[in-house]
Amino acid sequence: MSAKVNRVYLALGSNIGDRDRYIREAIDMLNEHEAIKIVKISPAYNTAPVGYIDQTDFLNAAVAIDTTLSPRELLAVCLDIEQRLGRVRTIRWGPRTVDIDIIFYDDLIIDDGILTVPHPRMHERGFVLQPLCDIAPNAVHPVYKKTVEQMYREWKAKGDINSNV
Ligand code: GSY
Repeated sequence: MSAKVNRVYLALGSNIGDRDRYIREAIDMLNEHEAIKIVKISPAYNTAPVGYIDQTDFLNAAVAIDTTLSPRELLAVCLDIEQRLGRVRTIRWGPRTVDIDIIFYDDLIIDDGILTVPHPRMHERGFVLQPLCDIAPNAVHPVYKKTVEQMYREWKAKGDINSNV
């Protein structure tokens, strides 16, 4: 019996060094995994930092993958790629070579103390919603029951001056 294939959306961000190369290498490394297939890649956007704002601009993108990995297994793969690309966790919300967040994993809702899916702040982050809307406008948030396009439109309508794409 073959394992179930799950559709997952990941958000990637980088704001140290050659940001474009880090994003591309992270995607290549995901694709090299035998249990991951890259399905779609968004454009990458230059975005002002949100949260800890005393840091340089980010490059943000999103990818759709099909995977037979469990959420925890996928988290471990993402953390391993972050580490192999030189990420050192110092300041929370601080600069990073590459960050890979699980945004949606099918329509699962997970909050087990290690992993929270959907990502708890994705709906308030333009830098996640804009690239995600490029590749999955009709994906539905399993808690809020809204499409990515709806959430992105609402985020834009709020016009929060503290947020940026
Ligand atoms: O969790 C993502 C890391 N991050 C980002 C980011 O990727 N992009 C922007 N623009 N701001 C951010 N703040 C944090 S933390």
